[in-house]
Amino acid sequence: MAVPEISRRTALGLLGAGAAAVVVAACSPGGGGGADGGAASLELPAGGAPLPAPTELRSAAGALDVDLAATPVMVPWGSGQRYALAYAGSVPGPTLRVRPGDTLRITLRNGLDVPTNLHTHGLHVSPEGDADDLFVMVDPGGTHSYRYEIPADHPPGLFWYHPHHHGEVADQVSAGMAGAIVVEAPETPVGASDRVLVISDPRIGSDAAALAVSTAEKQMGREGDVVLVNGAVAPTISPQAGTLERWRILNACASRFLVLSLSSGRLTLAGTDQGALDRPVELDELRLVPGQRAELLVPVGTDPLTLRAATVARGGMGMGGSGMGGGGMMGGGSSASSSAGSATPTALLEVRPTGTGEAPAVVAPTPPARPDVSGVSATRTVTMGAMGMGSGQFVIDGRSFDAGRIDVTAALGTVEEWTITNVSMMDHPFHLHVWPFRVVSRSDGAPDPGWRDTVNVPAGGWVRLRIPFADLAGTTVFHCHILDHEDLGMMATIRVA
Ligand SMILES: [Cu+2]
Repeated sequence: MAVPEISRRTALGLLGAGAAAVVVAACSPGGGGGADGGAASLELPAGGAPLPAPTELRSAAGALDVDLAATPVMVPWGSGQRYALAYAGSVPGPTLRVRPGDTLRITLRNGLDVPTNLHTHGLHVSPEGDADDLFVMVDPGGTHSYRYEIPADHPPGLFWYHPHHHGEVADQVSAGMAGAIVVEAPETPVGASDRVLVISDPRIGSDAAALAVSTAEKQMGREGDVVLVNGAVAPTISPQAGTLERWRILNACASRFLVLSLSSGRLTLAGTDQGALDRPVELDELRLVPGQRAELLVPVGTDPLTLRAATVARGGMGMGGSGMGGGGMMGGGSSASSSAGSATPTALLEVRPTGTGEAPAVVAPTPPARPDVSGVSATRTVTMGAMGMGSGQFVIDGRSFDAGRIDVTAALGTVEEWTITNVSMMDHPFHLHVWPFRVVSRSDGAPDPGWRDTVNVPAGGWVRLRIPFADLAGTTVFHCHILDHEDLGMMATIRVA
């Protein structure tokens, strides 16, 4: 079965994780530099260390209380340390495990020197009150108490939290502020493991200067120096042979599109952004754009496996010179400043089975009940981007974000069909807060199974969605999930009442 979020060997850029140490110049990432110098060069650690698992915080008696301080930190990096912005001192932040019907309370403490706030990406929770209200701003030194009531019929799956203060989002997320939220199923767990893999691509440096990016890099969408899994370079897991691995994967990169593949040649996709598919699908490759999640089932035999990733071209600004910024990755030679890179994917995660045992059959998770979207009350067209170049193209329906303006009003209790068109020369991943959607057709004709909250809209193409606004009134946003584009104004408001 062909699935659209998949490309066949169209990858361009490459990540060079693994292998021998390579010197990383923090101020010369792919895309032509432009960052201010000053950060010391740091060595890329060798891969192969055990996969780090973020701290897990689990709800009990229907509630989870989390204290989340956002601060600059130095995190381990090989034999040294690198600069990051973190939740609870770790990159990624702690994994929050909750169940449908739970109350999740998060106290956010802003230890940064700029404003921040919190968004629970993909959760179907209220956009108002003290819940997922991204118009909240927490000043430096300030605190905000969030409270999310997770509906009893919420689909199980992988969701995530990250800052969403307009203008600061790409800086903060790319520097490390992201963590997983797992809504667990009431059923017996599928597989012998339940691993959360948070993929990020930070800039590497010894101080805040490492985070600086040029205007051109923002317009292209910044890409970092190296692609990491749970903060580590090409880490290793050692499952028992004969067991089924369940991987929940998040692309938490600010801009980078990933094309995932397994060395065995086949991927079993069991879930998308909003949890389990009706049935798993077999794929050669899986494209995961920023903000998207995927659930993979991996039967483990005695043979080693490698999860690989390639970086994919996202179109360009149409300007000479830098072109596909950030395509090059460090490692694998001197590709740091290259815009092309090789087509060979690079290791993200190594699987080294222990013991003996045949690769087991796949056991699919139970798909949740989904809303009925057969009847459409209203249709709408949303246009992402504009012709031409420069900052003027980071618009939705021709307008730059204004928090004081309501751009779209939808009626509570209805289903709308939206056609998201992209008239620009770059791909833009569309993300709608609060209300998940089903993709019903696409300009490329490919099927797109499952429920999503984030979908790539290719340059010059369109994607058609059905969105049930069945419940949860309030005002929130939809935007491009290339976070620099969002910060540049590619965001609009929606009021559901
Ligand atoms: Cu965009």
